[in-house]
Amino acid sequence: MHLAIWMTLCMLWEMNAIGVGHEVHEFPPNFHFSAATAAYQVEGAWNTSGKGENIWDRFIHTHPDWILDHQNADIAADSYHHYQDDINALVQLNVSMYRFSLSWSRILPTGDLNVINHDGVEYYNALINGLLSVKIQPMVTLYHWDLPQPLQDLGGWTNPIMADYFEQYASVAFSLFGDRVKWWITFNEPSHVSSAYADGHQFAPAVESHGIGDYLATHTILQSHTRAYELYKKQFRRKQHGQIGMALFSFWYEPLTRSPTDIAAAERGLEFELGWFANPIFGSGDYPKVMRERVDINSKAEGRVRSRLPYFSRDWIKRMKGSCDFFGLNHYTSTLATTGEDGEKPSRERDSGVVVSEDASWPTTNSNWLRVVPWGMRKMLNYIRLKYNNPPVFITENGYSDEGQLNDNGRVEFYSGYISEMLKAINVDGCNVIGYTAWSLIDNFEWNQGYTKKFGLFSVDYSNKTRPRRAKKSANFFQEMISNNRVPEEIFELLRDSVPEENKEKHPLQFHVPFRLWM
Ligand code: GBH
Repeated sequence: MHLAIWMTLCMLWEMNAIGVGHEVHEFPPNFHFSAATAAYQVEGAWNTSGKGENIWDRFIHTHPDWILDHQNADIAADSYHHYQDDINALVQLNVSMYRFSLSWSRILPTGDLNVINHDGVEYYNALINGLLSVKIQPMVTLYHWDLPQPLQDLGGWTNPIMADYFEQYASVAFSLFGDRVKWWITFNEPSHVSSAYADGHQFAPAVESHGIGDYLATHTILQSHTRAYELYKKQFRRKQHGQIGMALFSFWYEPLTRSPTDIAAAERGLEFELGWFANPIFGSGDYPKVMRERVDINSKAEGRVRSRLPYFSRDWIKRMKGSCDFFGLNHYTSTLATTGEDGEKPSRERDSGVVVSEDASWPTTNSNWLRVVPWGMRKMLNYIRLKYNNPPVFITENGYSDEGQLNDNGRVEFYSGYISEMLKAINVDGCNVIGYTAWSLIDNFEWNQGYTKKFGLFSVDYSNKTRPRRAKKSANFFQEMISNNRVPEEIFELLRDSVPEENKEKHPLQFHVPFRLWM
């Protein structure tokens, strides 16, 4: 009781202190609302109109059994032919932005500049112009996991030469589309791009080199990103006035107990996932200290002559630091962390010394990695604020998975909860969040889960040749929320503790004071 009064005072004081001119359940002025897709997951047309083969085409055609329902994305939602239906859906949603990705091999079929595929370029021109004609800003991801196969044949992201290819691809994209595209994402979830050089069979290119290939891939990706960023700054920004970011995925890591070792485990979990990229770009310019220490020690103990975690030169550290105009965040869910040894030998997982688990009371979804933990969003945003000096954050993905029903009450509840927590982070805690993106605009091909997991605000009828889109209940919820510029008061309960009473004993670490993450 006393605590509640004290919290209210704190919040009111803070609201004044940060000077919000609006109510806590309202969005700040000029806030961007967006919905997202990715080329491979929606476009289809995998080998028509001059498109080249990419690593997902290859992966799926050689290992159909590695996809849960043995399906592929050769046609998918056929957005290549039905992009106008996607635009109509966006209009219906009332969003001001659409995040989609370019298929590298649709524009450059060999991955290199020797062939530029006219039809591919025209497809993206039509999509971009269609969006602008209804006042929707494009946010374009350059790389959402679909490397041209000829570049994988050279070793893919473990080969440092990829930084040359990526910079050239980026320069083509900036020159062709940058007059109209003002928001760029270089890489989507680079941690998962790199994991595909560790795990061996989950994701293309399915290279098995845990604890080695993934660290090498990240090293190249960070340099590729920085080179694209520098190129834009030098050659395009003055004329095009755009912004460049990266979309980083992270779980929120909640310590299993209040013990110092569990708190340290949670911090390491965040460093080994988010910090792996965020520290070079938004922090010191280099990999997190704890990563450097642990991987170096392990590598030595394994009898290696070099660390499995590569080193950056002083020059590179300087160049990477600050190489993003905004912090793209893909956040879905949380996990519990404790100290221990887990995973392959060697692997990033084992190097981290973190063992993760789920709280059985967290509501499940149709994806086993994704539980509904709205308060994790608020902690995640506050962690970024505190750790990286409150950068502008654009939430580039957040979403919920079910079987695809139109009456998707679970999704509406998910979004209500997560968006409410985001608003608390903004309006109460002072986090600098500038935009929010729902994953996904439409039901699509969920990678190795095939079509068994649906994330869309709109469903797609995959039995119909024209793939008609249909609004779900969650689409209407979004439309209304955006028109009113607020989360409905009845679902936004400012002082309600979002952790259920029975969990408090077990997880006493939820927010009482928002900006103290673990105490
Ligand atoms: C994002 O990935 C992607 O950007 C998007 O393409 C995708 O459709 C969407 O979210 C929904 O999944 O090793 O426990 O993490 C989310 C990251 C990567 C989460 C693979 C699940 C496998 C299980 N996903 N991960 S785990």
